[in-house]
Amino acid sequence: AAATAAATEEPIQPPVDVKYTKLLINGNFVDAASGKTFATVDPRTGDVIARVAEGDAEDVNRAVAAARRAFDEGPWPRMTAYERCRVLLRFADLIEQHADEIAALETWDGGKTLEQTTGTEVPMVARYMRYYGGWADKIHGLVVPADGPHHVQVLHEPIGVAGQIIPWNFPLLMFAWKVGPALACGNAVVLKTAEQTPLSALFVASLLHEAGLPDGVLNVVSGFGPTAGAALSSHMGVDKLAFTGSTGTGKIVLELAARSNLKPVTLELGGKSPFIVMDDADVDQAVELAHRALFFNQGQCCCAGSRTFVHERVYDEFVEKARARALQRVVGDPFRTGVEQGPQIDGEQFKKILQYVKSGVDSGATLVAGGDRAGSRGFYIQPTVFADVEDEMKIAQEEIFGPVQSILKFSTVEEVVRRANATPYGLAAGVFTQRLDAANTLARALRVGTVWVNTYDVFDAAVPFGGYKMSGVGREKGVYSLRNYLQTKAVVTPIKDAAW
Ligand code: TXE
Repeated sequence: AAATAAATEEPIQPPVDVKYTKLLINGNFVDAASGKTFATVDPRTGDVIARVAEGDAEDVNRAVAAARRAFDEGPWPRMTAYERCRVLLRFADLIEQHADEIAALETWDGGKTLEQTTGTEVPMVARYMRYYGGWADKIHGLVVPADGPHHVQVLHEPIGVAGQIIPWNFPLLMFAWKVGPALACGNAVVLKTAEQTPLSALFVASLLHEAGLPDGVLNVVSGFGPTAGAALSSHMGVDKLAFTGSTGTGKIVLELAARSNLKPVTLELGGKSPFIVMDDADVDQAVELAHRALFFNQGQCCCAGSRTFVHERVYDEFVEKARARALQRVVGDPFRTGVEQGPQIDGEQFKKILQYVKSGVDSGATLVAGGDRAGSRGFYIQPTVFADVEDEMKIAQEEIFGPVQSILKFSTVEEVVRRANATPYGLAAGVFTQRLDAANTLARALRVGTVWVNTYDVFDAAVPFGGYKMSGVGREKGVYSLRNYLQTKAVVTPIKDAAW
């Protein structure tokens, strides 16, 4: 009831103006070649925030041409690494100076709570940029000992023009994860933002130019997947592609890359991550962590702990407390202090989530909390909890990407390992136990890219992130992310006097 009341209040006027709605090509904000625009919508109400230039294949051509020039002839790859470092550090400072504006824009366009964007996401973007800025002048090659009288150098060069496609669930963080390493390595970029959330990337891109980024090094094309996204994926002038989004679309972009110029592709895709609560758990703490692991960001996280496996000995107590915690969760206007959950991103996701809820009920899972929309407008959904979920149910197999927790019962470590791994995904897992042996066994046995033990959703800049199996290809963040944006060149020269 509290949730419903909060979501029906008058929406708070966002404390920010929309300054940038055009495409960023070669350092200028320009209209789409077609002149077309599309609406970006306030998920609290469904009202239009602004109309944004709609880039398509022609605009991608213009953006790639600008990036090519910037890479092939421009100063960016040729300036000293320290100068590139300083641009990224100045950018981080500017993000902090404009933090309130950026956070408000991100909350408005994406429905995330202002506490989350202000308290976590915007500071993280600055932190990531400093991390990558720090790498810029520490990227160097090797001299390797070869057989015979040869001097062999291995050079690490920027790969060229990077095409990057990002989703709507973390527009700013995905900007940082992708643009940061690409620029630190000296590349040029064409970024395609998600059609639901075009605003924050345009704003921070303007700050990056203020920080000294030369024109054409970063181009931002707002627009749709099958037009702008596909054109970027299949472009012959793009040397590398990075994508975050659904597994289905990941397969499409990989195929487009292969059919065009075989550009290397990194993919960060969907998940169905297990959160495993062992029998020794402090149930109150486990409930709180499992709750956050699933409900964070309205449940719209690739690594959401969306299969809560609970040991049979603590199961009943866990279900009762998880239910109580979900009923307590404060849903409402994400601009309001104290709100924990805002609206889902759009009408399509909203409908899809409610269909999954129906499917859970129809397949015999026990609905213990929520199950319906919250309020009467916008895309708010009640925090929902299912107990008695079985592995073969659709809600235990497919990515719901919403505030729907599914609780499953298990009895042994061997059993939970087998069941946790029995999915095409392998992005992340949570393990909750005080027993070191159980934690170690699970951490080794789970086929996932990240295991969080007694914590969840820790996203340090230096720690690699990515998926096993159909959750992705390659790793982002940390030193691993640099490899995606570097070419490796061997230079072999004879040595006259081999003795030295
Ligand atoms: O994803 P898409 P959607 C999952 C989540 C969600 C589902 C659908 O389960 O419910 O995906 O969301 C661009 N060529 N995730 O439809 O389509 C698109 O414009 C090139 C998980 O939003 O994958 C956007 O920029 N690009 C995920 C980006 O791909 C194309 C985050 C992601 O959109 C394209 C988001 C095409 N043919 C959704 N079609 C995660 N891993 O975190 C679309 N795009």
